[in-house]
Parts: sequence; structure tokens; C-alpha cells
Amino acid sequence: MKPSNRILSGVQPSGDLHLGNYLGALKNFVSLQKEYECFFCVVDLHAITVWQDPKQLANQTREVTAAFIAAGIDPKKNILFAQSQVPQHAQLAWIFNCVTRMGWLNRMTQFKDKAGKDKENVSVGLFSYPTLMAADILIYLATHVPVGEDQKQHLELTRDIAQKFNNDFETNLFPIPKPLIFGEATRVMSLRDGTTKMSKSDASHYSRIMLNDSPDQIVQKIKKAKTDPFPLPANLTEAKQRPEAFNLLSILAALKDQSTSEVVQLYAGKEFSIFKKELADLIVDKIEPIEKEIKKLLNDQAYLDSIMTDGKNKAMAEADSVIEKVYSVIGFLKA
Ligand code: AQP
Repeated sequence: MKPSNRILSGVQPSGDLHLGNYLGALKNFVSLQKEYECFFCVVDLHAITVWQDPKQLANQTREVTAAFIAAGIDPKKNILFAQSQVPQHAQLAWIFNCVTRMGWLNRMTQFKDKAGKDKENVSVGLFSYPTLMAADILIYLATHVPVGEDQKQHLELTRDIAQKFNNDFETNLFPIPKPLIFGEATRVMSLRDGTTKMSKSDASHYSRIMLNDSPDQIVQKIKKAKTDPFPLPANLTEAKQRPEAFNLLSILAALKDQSTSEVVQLYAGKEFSIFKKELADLIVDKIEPIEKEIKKLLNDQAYLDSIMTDGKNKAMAEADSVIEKVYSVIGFLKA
């Protein structure tokens, strides 16, 4: 029987996680684990679309697993695993490369942003990244995918791939998965520029709060966060026209589980210095326990590896039954 409420979501082990990953992904995963059957994946195959130091990658993979658990994901109830340990993701991705049209991938804005002017020199993997993402989701017949706003276009592509595969092979094997984009901070912006996304690969450390920043670093980064010379906006309409102010207000709203509009009202007309102090204190309150727990978990590598082995075995059992069906539908000999 097909699952009706299954989630797949992934995080790349391409560096330490930041507040955008926490508010746009991890925090939401924690609330969804109550209602959904969840597969949470450390997407290391995605990470190598850009260079990763082989000496660091295994530790970074453990760090993301530790961050999942430290943020509140129950490793007994949910399936936590590393993508490269379940080879069916790559098998299905190849098949999807043959279903996906070049024109579809050419429209992906994340590729354009990441490749920039160096399009001829980036990896083919960076270009075909969304077909692997579709495979990650559909190899588990996932029905819902919680993501930040930045991944919305890739998820629409996943839906197109599922639809085309089903049509081409006259099957209803794949569900058409729905995005779950919620919370007040679906797109956390850089602290240095309210118009660009907070991201691991931004050259400036002051652009992001890392989950392993010390309280002092957090206070310093918020103090230096770019703002404009005016007091805090009087209402939501004004806030939306001031990107840096809006970003900080929505971060506070997300952390307090309040609406941005309520938070705007609370601070309307106040000075940034007062607001920033309260925001920094709140971030420290939320991040410090997570940071401590990540450190503790990383000291117990055997435990983290046992979680991932258990997750891999469960994930592989599911993935294997789906790839078998895919092979049969396509006309391949049994895998
Ligand atoms: N700034 C953000 N605001 C809200 N959500 C975000 N996510 C990432 N950045 C933000 C969400 O976090 C999940 C994991 O993302 P990822 O690390 O796998 O990949 P990414 O989106 O490419 O993250 P980065 O930080 O931008 O990495 P780099 O710089 O290496 O490319 C996803 O659900 C994503 O939506």
C-alpha cells in the first residue's frame, strides 16, 4: 500500500549549519515528526556537486546527523541516514536524467545563481542536482517535502518528473509530492544584505549565525547586522519595503513562534539597538542548547554511526522495493 503521509527531506553536509537551515528546515522537521512518517537524509551526494575535502566529509556528515538529533528529531521514531549509503538514490537519479528535459533544468534559478559566470567550469552534477533531489523524494514514494522557499522550484520539477514518468510508462507508481513551506522564516536572508539568502557558502562569516557559534559571536554578529538609519518600521507594509529590518523581525518572529506582523507591532518605532539586544538574547537561548548537544553527540561517534546504520537499513528496505517496481515498469531485467 502506498504511504499517504510520508516525508523526505535532506540537508547537505557541505559545512556547518546556520540559522537559515534551522528555521527553514530543522525546526519544522521537529514539529512534523508527530504527524508524518519521516525520512531525514544527510545528502552527501548533493554536497559533492562542489568540491568537498575528503578528510572533512565524513565528519560533516556526522555533524548534520548530530544537528538533526540536537534540534529535537527523535532518532528512534524517524529514519536518519546518509544518502550515499543507499545506492538506489543514484540508480533512480540516472533514470530521471533520462525522463527530465534539458529545457526544464535550464530554467533552474539555483543553478544559474551557483554557477554564475563560470557555467563552463562547474560540474555536470551541479546542473543535474534537481533530478537527484527528485530521486531522493520519489524513491520513498514521499507525499510531502518540507523545505525552505529556496527549494520550491526544485520541488515543482520533482512533481513534473513524477508526472512525466507516470505518463510515459502508463503507471501511477509515483505520488505527486506536495511542498510544506511554513514558519515565519522560510527564507532567512544574509545579515550583511537583506536581499541575498543566508547561505553556508557566503564568504562573509558575519552574513550568518552558525549553530555552533558561541554566545559572544552571536551577539557580535547581530550587533553588526546591517540595518537602515531609521527606527523600526511602523507596520508590516513598511517592514516589507526594508529588507534588512524585515529579515531580523521575521527571525525573531520565527524563534518566538509568533507572526511577523505581531512582532512588527511590538517593536514599531523603537531603536534597533534595543531590538538587536533582545534578538541576540533570544538566538543565544535557542541555539546554545543545540550547540552543546551537537558537541556531546559528536564525542560519541559510535552512537551516531549506529543511528545511521539503523537508518540506512530501514531506508534501503523501502528503496529496494521501489526500484524493483521501477525496473519492472521500464522493462529492465530484475536488479
Ligand atoms: N537561508 C535559508 N532560509 C531558509 N531555509 C533555508 N535552507 C537553506 N538556507 C535557508 C533550507 O535548509 C535545508 C537544507 O539546505 P542545504 O544546506 O541542503 O542546502 P542549501 O539550501 O543550498 O543551503 P545553503 O546554506 O545555501 O548551502 P550552500 O551555500 O552550500 O549552497 C533546505 O530545506 C533549505 O531549503
